[in-house]
Amino acid sequence: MRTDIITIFPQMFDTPMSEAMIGIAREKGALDLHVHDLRDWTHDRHRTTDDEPYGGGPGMVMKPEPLFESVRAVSSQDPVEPHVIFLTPVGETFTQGLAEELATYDRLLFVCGRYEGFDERAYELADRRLSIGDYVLTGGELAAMVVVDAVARLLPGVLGHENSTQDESFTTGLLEYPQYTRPAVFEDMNVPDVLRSGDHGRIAAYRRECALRTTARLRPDLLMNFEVTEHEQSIIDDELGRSPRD
Ligand code: 6GU
Repeated sequence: MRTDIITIFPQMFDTPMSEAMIGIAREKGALDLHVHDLRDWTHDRHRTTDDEPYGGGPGMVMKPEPLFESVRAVSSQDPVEPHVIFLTPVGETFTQGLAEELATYDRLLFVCGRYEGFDERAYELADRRLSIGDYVLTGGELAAMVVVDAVARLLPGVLGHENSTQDESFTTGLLEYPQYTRPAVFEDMNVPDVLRSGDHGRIAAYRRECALRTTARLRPDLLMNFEVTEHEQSIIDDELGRSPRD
């Protein structure tokens, strides 16, 4: 997958997008990442990318001209049309489901916002606007890295085990069950016996119960649209200290 990023802080991407799994994805050629400096498409001495808002108010607004010029120029660097994503807190919330959808595109182009936001007309360039959650960051750069990270690890050949994303949190709809490794006893804390029993049926049932309990306690909202059996509902009720139904 080719991925382009347009930002006024290209250096912010240097280390996070070169280390660990993303670095390996790039070395393998699974991720072809290009970071572009928005100021390359300004024409004044100060390389200005922002201006005061019409109607007044605090902060600065990203000017439309460099955004239009850069998105058009970067798009035409490759014959594949990119899916264009603007990063802004005024966007749809990014989820694992969206990461899976974005991983199916051949090319993504991220535009990072700074200041108080984009001139509204720049959204003409956007296929979608994404936020990474209900809090405000100083800019879209960290958000773009979060999205690239979540998408890149889903690309074929990036993860060691092809199915290592299958059981994980949000893919199943539940938070993930707890994991343990050696030693079996550490500072009086034991690994649950069932995990050392070799009984794969009991292990799967134990993990499912843990996932249901953790999700009920920490993220009850995830259970709203989640189908459970009668037995599983009784586990959830028990975890939440409710008396069993009828
Ligand atoms: Cl994409 N940008 C900014 N500035 N803040 C955010 C965000 C994006 N997503 C969550 N908060």
